[in-house]
Amino acid sequence: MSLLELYDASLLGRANQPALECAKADGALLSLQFADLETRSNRLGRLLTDRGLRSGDRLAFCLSNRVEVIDLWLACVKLGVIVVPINVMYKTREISHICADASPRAVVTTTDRAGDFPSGVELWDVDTVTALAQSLPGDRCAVQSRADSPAALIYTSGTTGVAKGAILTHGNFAANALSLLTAWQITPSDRYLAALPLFHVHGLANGVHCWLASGCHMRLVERFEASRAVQWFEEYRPTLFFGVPTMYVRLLEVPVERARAIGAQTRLFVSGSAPLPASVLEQFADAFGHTILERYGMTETLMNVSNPLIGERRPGTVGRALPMVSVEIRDAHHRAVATDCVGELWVRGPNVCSGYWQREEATAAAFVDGWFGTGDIGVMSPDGYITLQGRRSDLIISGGFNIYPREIEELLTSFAGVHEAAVAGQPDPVRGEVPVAYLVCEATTDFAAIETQLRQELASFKVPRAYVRVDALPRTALGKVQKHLLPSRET
Ligand code: MLC
Ligand code: AMP
Repeated sequence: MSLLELYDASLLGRANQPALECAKADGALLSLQFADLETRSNRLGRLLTDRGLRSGDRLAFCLSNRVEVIDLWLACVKLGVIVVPINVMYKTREISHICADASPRAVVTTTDRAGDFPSGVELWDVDTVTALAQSLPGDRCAVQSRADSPAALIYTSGTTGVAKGAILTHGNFAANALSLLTAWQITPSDRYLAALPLFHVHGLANGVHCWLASGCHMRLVERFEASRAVQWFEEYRPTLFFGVPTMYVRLLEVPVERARAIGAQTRLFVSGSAPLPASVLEQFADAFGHTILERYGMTETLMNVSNPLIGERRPGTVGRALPMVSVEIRDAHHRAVATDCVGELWVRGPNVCSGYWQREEATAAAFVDGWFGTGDIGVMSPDGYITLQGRRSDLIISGGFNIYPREIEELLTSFAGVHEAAVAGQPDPVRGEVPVAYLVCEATTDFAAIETQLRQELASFKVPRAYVRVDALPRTALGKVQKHLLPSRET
C-alpha cells in the first residue's frame, strides 16, 4: 500500500472540509481545505518532476514548521521521492554529513541558511519553489509506491556518534498511523495542535500522519514557544496535543484557572521521546485535570508501546505494546527474560524500518531474525506494562533532542591541550538532561574558546552547559569511562 491511499480518505474523501491553519509571514491566519493541500502538492510535484526528480531520488528539507513542509511531504509521497528531513538547528558539520550520506538531489531551505551548507549541495529556496509551482497544473501526477518503498531517510545516531539514515517506508508510516488512530481513537472531529518539529518522527510520523489519516483538523505552529502556548490553546481549542516532557514542564507555568479551562476542552495529551518525570505527570493532572498518556518509540521503529486511552495509565511506565507491534525483553544472548526481569527491548512489526541507508553492517548489527534491538533497557510487568530503565548505549536526551556524547567527546579531544574528554548528562528540571563536559587538559586550556568553537560545529542543544577540569577520568580496569562516577555539578 502506498501512503497516498491512506491519505486519500482525507485528501479526496473530505476534500471540502477544513484541514489546516497556520500563520502566514504577515501573521494573518492561512486556512486550507484538504482539496487545497491536494492541489498545492500536485503543483509542487509537477515542479519537482520538471526539475528531474524521480521515484527513489532523495530530496532534503531544512525548514521550521510551515505549510510548505506539508506540500513537500505530500508531493514526494506522490512521486515516490524519498524525503530527508534535516534538523533546523544543525550546523555545517552536521548538515554536511547528512548531505554526503543521503546525496539528496537538492535541499529545500530558506536563503538565510545558505551559509550553513557545504559547497556542491544544490539549495532551493522554499519561497521561490512555492511561487514557481503556483502556475503549474494542479491535477494529480503520482507513481505507484509499495508498502516497502522508502518514503524517508531520518538521521539518527548510534554509539559511534555518526548519524545513520533510518529507511522508513510507506508501510512503516501507514502502520504507525493506523496503530495510533486505533489506540488513541483519533477521528475527523479531533483538532490537533502541532508544535513538534516536523523534521523528527514525533511531529512527522505521529502528528502529521494522525492528522492526514484521520482527516481531522491541524493547527501548525512554527515551533513550541512556552510564552505563546496558552494563547494557542485558548484560541484554537485543540482536542489533541502531542509533546515532549519539556513542553509539559513549561505548561505547568500556566495559571491554574486557565490550565483547568484548557484541560476541560482537550481530549488527550500525549508525551514521548524522553522520560516523563512522575512529578510532572502528577502536577499536570492537578492543574489540567488530565493524566498525560505516555508512549514510547524511536526513529527506527516509530511507535512501539503506549499507555491505554481507556484503562490504567500507569505512572512511570510507557504502557503496553501497540497494535501490530511485538515487544520482547531479552538478555544478552537474545533469550526472552521472565516478566519483572531486566533486559533489552526488542521489537518486530510493520512499524520497524527496513535498515540504515547504505550501511549494511549497521543494519545487520541492529536486527536478529527480523527483530530490532532498540538499545533501551527495561522490564515488563506480568500484565504487559513496560518500564524503561535506561539505555545500552550512551545517550543524553535534552528537551526531546538526542545527544550522543561520543560526537562531542571526539570534537573536544581534537582541541590542543585537551587530553581526554567525557560528556555526561546532568539532570535538568526543564530539559530532562543537559550535557556537561569533563576534561583532562592543560592548565592553560581556554574553555571560552572551546565553547565558541563548539557553537560553530554543533547544534545549540548539544553544546555542553558546563566544563569541568578533572585530573583523570574514572575508568574500569578495561579502560571504559565510568560516567556515573563523574562529579555532579551545578550548571
Ligand atoms: C528549540 N530550539 C529551536 C527549536 N526548538 N530552534 C529552532 N527551531 C526549533 N524548532 C532552540 C532554541 O533556539 C534554544 O536554543 C533552545 O532550543 C531551547 O529553546 P527554548 O525556547 O528555551 O525552548 P524550551 O522551552 O526549552 O523547549 C524546547 C523545546 C524543544 C521543547 C521546544 O526542545 C523541542 O522542540 N523539542 C522537541 C524535540 C523532538 O521533537 N523530539 C522527537 C525526536 S523523535 P539555545 O541556543 O538557547 O539553546 C523521538 C522518537 C519518539 O525521539 O519517541 O518520539
Ligand atoms: P530517537 O533516536 O530520537 O528516535 O530517540 C529514541 C529514544 O528516545 C528511544 O530509544 C528512547 O531511549 C527514548 N524515548 C522515547 N520515548 C520515550 C519515553 N516515553 N520514555 C523514555 N525514553 C523514551
